[in-house]
Amino acid sequence: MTVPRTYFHVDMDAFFVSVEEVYDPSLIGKPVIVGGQAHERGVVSAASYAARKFGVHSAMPLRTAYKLCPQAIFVDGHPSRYREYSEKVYKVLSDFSPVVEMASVDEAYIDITGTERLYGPPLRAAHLLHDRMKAATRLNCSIGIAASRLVAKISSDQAKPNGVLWVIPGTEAAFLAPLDVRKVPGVGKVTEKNLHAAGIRKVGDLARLDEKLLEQRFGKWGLALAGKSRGLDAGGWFDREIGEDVGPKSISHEHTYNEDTADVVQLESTLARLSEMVGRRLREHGLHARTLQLKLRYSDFTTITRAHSLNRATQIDTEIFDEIRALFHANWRRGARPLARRTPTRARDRTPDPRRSSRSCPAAGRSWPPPDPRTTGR
Ligand code: DCP
Ligand code: MG
Repeated sequence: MTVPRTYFHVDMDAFFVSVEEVYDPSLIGKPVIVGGQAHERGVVSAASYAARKFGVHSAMPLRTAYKLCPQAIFVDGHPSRYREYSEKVYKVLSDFSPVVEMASVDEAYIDITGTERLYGPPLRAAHLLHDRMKAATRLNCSIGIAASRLVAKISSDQAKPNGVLWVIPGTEAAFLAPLDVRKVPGVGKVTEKNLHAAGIRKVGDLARLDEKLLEQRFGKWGLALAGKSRGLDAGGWFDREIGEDVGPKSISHEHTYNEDTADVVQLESTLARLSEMVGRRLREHGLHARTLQLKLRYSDFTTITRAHSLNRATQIDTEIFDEIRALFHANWRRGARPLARRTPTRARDRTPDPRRSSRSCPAAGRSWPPPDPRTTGR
């Protein structure tokens, strides 16, 4: 019999905004939008809770955010600050439990099974961690506690802002039933639309359906969805244990121009710089990539992604750049004007560096998110 487990999902509140508030406390409590200036191209990375009241949210164009909330304070993003604070968050968590997995820059799962003697019951443990996080980082977080990571993640979201929520084992179905299907990790806009079209709006509607039906309609993913609707760790990342297969799946960098450009020299030099950044990240992680991908966005927002797999994995900037440049020339719409406003490069299918095989992933125990294109603007 497997031992019942207790997981925390810890997610920092309005992360980028909160970090900016540490540097400039005058921002506290105000509508703040991180990601760029109001008139710039690009999107909102993070919005303070005060700005969210006006409908502003992450991934929204900055100009739309300005229309909704002209009084907001617009702040440029500082990726190095967020990385620094992400490290601090990781430190607090790893001092608390040996089983920690960062799932993105500001969220992590930790397994606290068997820590009762040290920290007391789960709720007490979570409050202790909550206090430690605040003391060490000056940042607020929210913590979900549950017997599965999936329910822990959903409950940390329900606990926001600055809260702790424990879904006591056995009460998962009642907790999940009234929530919108969109609350289930992995259900994005498209799946939500498909589910709505089938009359499924709440997680409870999903849980009532026959698994077979979901499988027929949505394939393997449908089966995972059925499991998720019952609060089980199912599908994709949730199929494995915390800490398994650590390390990034892909590494990418991107750039959005403030002005459209069709200047090949400028575009190529951006690609060269992005290729170097990707190469550097691969080397930092001791990884090699086999598949290289170019993403190109035009001024009319049409976006193409083109990938090519090498015979041999690489971490060398010039090899990455040669491949990316070839993909670029083979695919860009030369006549389109104005052109190319974004030229991200991405490396995936990473493999450990054979020279570092003794520690194939230098960040063992953590899984880095694909380098957040969000931090570089979209
Ligand atoms: N982020 C981004 N672009 C997005 C979503 C997020 O750049 N589309 C960045 C900014 C966020 C950080 O990632 O601060 C963490 O994302 P979250 O989804 O956890 O959002 P927040 O931490 O900002 O707010 P919340 O309190 O809802 O967690
Ligand atoms: Mg967050």
